[in-house]
Formats: sequence, C-alpha cells, structure tokens
Amino acid sequence: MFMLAFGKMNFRRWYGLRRERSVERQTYLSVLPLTKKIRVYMTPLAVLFFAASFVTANFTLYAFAEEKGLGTITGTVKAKKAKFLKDTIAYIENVPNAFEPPKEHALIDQKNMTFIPRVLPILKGTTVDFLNSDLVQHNVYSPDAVADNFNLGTWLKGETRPFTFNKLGIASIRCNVHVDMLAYVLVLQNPYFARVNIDGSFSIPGVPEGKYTIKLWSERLKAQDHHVEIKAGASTTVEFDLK
Ligand SMILES: [Cu+2]
Repeated sequence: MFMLAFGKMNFRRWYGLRRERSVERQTYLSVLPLTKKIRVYMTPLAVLFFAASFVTANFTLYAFAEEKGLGTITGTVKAKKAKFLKDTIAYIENVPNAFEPPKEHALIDQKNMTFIPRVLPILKGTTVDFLNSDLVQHNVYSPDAVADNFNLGTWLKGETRPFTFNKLGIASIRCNVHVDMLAYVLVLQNPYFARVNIDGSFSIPGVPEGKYTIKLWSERLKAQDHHVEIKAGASTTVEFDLK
C-alpha cells in the first residue's frame, strides 16, 4: 500500500516535472526572436546537411577513382633455357602521360669486376649513381647516343659518380679498364616495368586502364610484342616466348 502510494506520487512528480519542462521549452521558444528561433531549428538541420554532403562527396570521389581505375598486368615468359630469363625486363612501350622521375637515385655497383645489376630499367630523367666497390680502379662510359656518349672518368673504391639519363632508349655501359665489363640501362617512358623472375613470372601493378603495347627486353633473345587492354580492378594476362 505504502509502496503503491509512493510509486504513484513519484510518478506524478516525474510527470509534472516533464510537463513543466516541456511548457518551459515552448515558452522559451515562443518568446525568442525569429532569428534565434531559426537558429534553434536550423542547427540540427545544418549538421545533417553537412554530414550528408561529406558522405556524398566521399562517395563521388570513390566512384571517380573507380572510373579512372587501375589494373594489373600478370605475365609469364618462356625461354629455351631458364638462364635466359635472368635480366629480362617487361615494360609498357608508351603510356600517354608525363611522369616525374624519382628524386632517389638508382645505383649500379662495380663489384668483383662486374656491373651490378647488369640490366637496370629506369624512368627517363632518373639519375644513376655509379659506385666502385672494388680495390682496383674502374671507369664508366657509354658509347651510345642515348647516354650522350658519356665518360665519367676513372676512380677508386668507395667513390660514386652520377649520370642523369634524359633520352629514351638502351644505353650500354662499359669500363675502359676492363673491356669485358658490360651493363645496360633501359631508359623508359613510364614507370610501368618489371624484372622477370627466375621462374618466368612478372607482375606490373597499378597500370591506368587503357590499351597498350607490352614489350620484353633481353640481352640475347627477342619476343613478340603484346597488345593488351587494361581494365580497372582486373588482371590482364600475357604470355611471352623468348626466342
Ligand atoms: Cu673496370
């Protein structure tokens, strides 16, 4: 009985309080000047509007990115002997875009009387540092116009001399102290190239969608070019036969 009365009383108090508050709010709103009323009602609407715009903008950006999507080239290369796969480079001949060369320099080392790596693919405009890691003196020069027939001179262990490759093509790199020393720099138009793995596989990810010619470069052998269409979010497969 007591509990019931207490409960009832409590409920009435609570109800009363709620009604009072509601009335207070109504009164508060009714006495506010129009501009303030607008502000009170518009604030939540504005927040909603901005939230909706943010979501829409993000969605649009996402859809746009999909539209200019990127695909992957997945390739396999066959050769009579697996050793011919070494230092084979797969690349896209031309991508209609201007590409900024990387600020980081590439490196060709001279170690144990050998240029390492033997084949270096780079984007046009890249600087290559030539390092001597041997105890003997080495020279670095190129007889090719692609590399402006440069001769960097002859130097000792630990020293590095740079050269920036600004012309497209293949530059052979030699040392006039050791005539057997030979390397190649492939100066390419775009950054979409890959070194073929020893099992003959290669992958070029992040290629903008479009139609391209894919080429293979190897020191001794040749392979027929492939014409492919890259589609967003898809992987395009190519097979080369090195002969
Ligand atoms: Cu040398």
